[in-house]
Amino acid sequence: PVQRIDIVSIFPEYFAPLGLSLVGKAVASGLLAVDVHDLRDWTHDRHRTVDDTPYGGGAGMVMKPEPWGEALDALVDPEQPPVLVVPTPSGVPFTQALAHEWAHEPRLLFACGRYEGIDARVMDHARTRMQVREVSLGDYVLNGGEVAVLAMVEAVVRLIPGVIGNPESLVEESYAEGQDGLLEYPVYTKPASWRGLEVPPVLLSGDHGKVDAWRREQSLDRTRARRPDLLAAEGAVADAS
Ligand code: 6GU
Repeated sequence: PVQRIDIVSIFPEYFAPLGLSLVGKAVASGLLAVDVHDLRDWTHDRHRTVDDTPYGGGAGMVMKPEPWGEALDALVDPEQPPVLVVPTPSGVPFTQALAHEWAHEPRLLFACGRYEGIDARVMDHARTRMQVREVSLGDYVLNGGEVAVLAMVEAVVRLIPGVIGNPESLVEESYAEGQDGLLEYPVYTKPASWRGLEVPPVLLSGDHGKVDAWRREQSLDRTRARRPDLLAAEGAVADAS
């Protein structure tokens, strides 16, 4: 499982929330080390410059290769290289399957780009010594990789054995195995009547077979309405109608 996570960013303050909640507890319990580094620590000029204009022209700025090269030299142990994760809207989609894969890796290093991205030679050079994964959270644009890394770290850390008290809560939810790749059904708690709205009576019936059948139907209805792409996908539920 993951033992250490390094994060390099020009905005290390973005990662204060990692001290809270689930990730903070995993770190406090000694299950995991998370270290956040300021990319500008690997600059040498007075202005601590990390970007420059793009070769070939065009809008925006590109992150210079030298600070990234020095950061990776300093943080990567060649005997135990990490998986280098580079968040970018032009990456492959980040999925629960990737979160599971990474939860088994001893070391992860997240490299947060800003501006129009990182000089591509940084990833090309890194690929000669470690696995590099350029990944995207979805089809929209964030200003930098920081928010994406917060999401990915949380998705990975909650899968580390011992981090979540009740591992059963992991198997039932959306995208987990045992759900046939369907979205989760709606959930209810007390009171049974609230603002004139009733909890579906089947959930109060005590008939577990009926409850399971109802939840399955709700999952299918939701998936058809919200994520029809999941039903078309290979490995999705056979009897989707
Ligand atoms: Cl991973 N990074 C950035 N900068 N924007 C994104 C993204 C990642 N995923 C979606 N938009």
